Amino acid sequence: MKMIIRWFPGGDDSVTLEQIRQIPGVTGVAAMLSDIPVGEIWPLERLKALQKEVNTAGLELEVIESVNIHEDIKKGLPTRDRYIDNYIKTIENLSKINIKCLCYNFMPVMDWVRSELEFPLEDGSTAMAYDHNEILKLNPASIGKEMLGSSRGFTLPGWEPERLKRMQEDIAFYQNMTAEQYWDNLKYFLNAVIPYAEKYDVKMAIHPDDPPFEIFGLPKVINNIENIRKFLSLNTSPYNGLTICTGSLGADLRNDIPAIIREFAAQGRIHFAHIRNVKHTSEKVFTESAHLSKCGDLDMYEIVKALKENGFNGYIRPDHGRMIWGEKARPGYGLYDRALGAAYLLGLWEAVEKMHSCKK
Ligand code: DNO
Repeated sequence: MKMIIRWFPGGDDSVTLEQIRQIPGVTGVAAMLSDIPVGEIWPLERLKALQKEVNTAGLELEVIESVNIHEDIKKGLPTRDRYIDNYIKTIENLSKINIKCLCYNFMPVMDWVRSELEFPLEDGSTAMAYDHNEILKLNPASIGKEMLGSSRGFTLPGWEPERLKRMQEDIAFYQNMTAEQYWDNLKYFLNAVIPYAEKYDVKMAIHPDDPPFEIFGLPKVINNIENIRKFLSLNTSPYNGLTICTGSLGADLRNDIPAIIREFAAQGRIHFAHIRNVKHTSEKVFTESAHLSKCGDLDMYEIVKALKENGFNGYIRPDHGRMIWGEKARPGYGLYDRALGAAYLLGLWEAVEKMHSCKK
């Protein structure tokens, strides 16, 4: 297992590589080139420069989060083949800088959604929050603008300007698509790309839908154990794998996350884990919380134990943190609370590991 932190290059992060290097036990970062328009090839020279910057700071770059998928692929349009070819060329370039794991998502139109980016918590910190009733009151086309409006000037991953422009039109497109057609488009993508992921030794790790329930009539695919099973059966290569995001799946209280982890880690299909906690006040209404089990609804000990006991040997990153100690950073991606999360998760990992060696 390797503990990493998400970091945004090109001056688009308040957190520096030097700071990340000082978090005990963190050995690398997950990064992306967020200025490359979705659907275009990521240039090798840019990737080499990124790798050099990260390595010079004493950290590894083995994970990319994320290379986003062009909407034409998700829509199943004839133009998808060109974008799929570009995706494959990007995977080839990633392999040339020794990337081992590629996190992506297959969510239509919008990546993750929150109703509030700076929700005040009782302890005086702020966190991102979701209230389904508030979301339904919003005009879907303006959600991105609202979110970017409170992002402190940082880009928000998954909310690229070109996506915002077409939001209305894209949402309308999916109203006439059945869930099965959407699954077919996902299968088409996987069957085209996974043989190259194998060839170039880059493990693909799909991120769950966030939130994992339907909004604005858009199809959902990676949202519960049955659908994850279906996804993995579309292409059974171990290179067709998962990013388990405990907070995304945890937004549906019916998801038993340790059970999901036990099943798919044992099959060697989990390559990356985003670990964070959520605290519900009612169904579909929650705030993100500090990582500790006692701060939210998820049992972090059981989550870490399920990974360790089922042979997980991929990457873990503490996911979204609260904004604490007066930090001003990209929502969810400050230094302090994620560093506390990393230390806590590494502590749990060590405890589970040592308990196992005692039993032997
Ligand atoms: C949000 C992130 C997502 C994630 C993508 C992966 O903070 O968890 O944007 O990176 O869905 O493609």
